Amino acid sequence: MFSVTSPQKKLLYSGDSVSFDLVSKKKLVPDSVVITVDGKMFPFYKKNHCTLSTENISMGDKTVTFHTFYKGKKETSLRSLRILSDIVPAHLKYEVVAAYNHDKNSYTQGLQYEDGGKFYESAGLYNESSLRLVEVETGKVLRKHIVDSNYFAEGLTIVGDTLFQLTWRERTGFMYNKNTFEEIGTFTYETEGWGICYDGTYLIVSDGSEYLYFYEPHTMNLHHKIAVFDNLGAVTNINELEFVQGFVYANIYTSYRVVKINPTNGKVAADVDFSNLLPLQYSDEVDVLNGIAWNPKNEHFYITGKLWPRLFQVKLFFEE
Ligand SMILES: [Ca+2]
Repeated sequence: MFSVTSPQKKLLYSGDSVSFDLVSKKKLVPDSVVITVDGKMFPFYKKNHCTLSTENISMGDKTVTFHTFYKGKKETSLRSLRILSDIVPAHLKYEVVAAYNHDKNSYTQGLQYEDGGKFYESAGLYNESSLRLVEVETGKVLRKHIVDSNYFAEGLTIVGDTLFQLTWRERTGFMYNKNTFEEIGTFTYETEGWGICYDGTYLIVSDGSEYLYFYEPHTMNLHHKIAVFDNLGAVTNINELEFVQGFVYANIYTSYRVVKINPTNGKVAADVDFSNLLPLQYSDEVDVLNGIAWNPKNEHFYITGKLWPRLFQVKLFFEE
């Protein structure tokens, strides 16, 4: 009875409205049309024209289902849309405040600052994974726990006195007493484990895709997930994470890009290009940038990489 003419453009930006026309050869008017997207319902009545706002629809590739009702009969048809972020990320600049030695044998996967000039660091690779307490100014390893050789350690964060350490493909995480490194438990999850941070309510986990997964720390139940987008598309390869003043900062695997993500909607608010951070003399010996930590006292970040011999304290600022 009715055919849905495609919207003029399939690519939309979050907040845009999109119009659909329901064309009938017999010039019929539907009794009602219910559009569903992501399980949300948008009803329209007695019209051949529907305008849908994307304001409350998450970003990404969306299937729009039309349920058209006319005199007791129902038709269903589908259309697809792609919704990107309406925000063009602000490009932040950085200034190197200090540079420190970093263990060039550490395949850094997680980095978290601890009061008193220390880091907790998670180092990866099979047979080489460890949990470390490191002195910032010297790079000296003050305490080290060797992870079972069958596990490839990944991201690391702190909840209270407990350290949470992910593993890559083992779908198992470890919990430690942060003061003694005594293993106090394990947990499981459904994806690969890459980065992790804690926002005060949820453990936020990345798995190398564009998704961030929000887990309840006491049960490790998945509460929800969000897709991260900028104005150009999905931001994939999300790796090490840091929660800072309401935003999730993430470094992007195999790049020098760090993005600042609004965790309520997945939009990238800003980004930083650290291409020139590591001096050229080291570039032959190292793997990718990975490791981002925040010092709340001086509001500086610490950035390093896998097998990097240096670690940098940086201050971010808006480009003039
Ligand atoms: Ca971190």
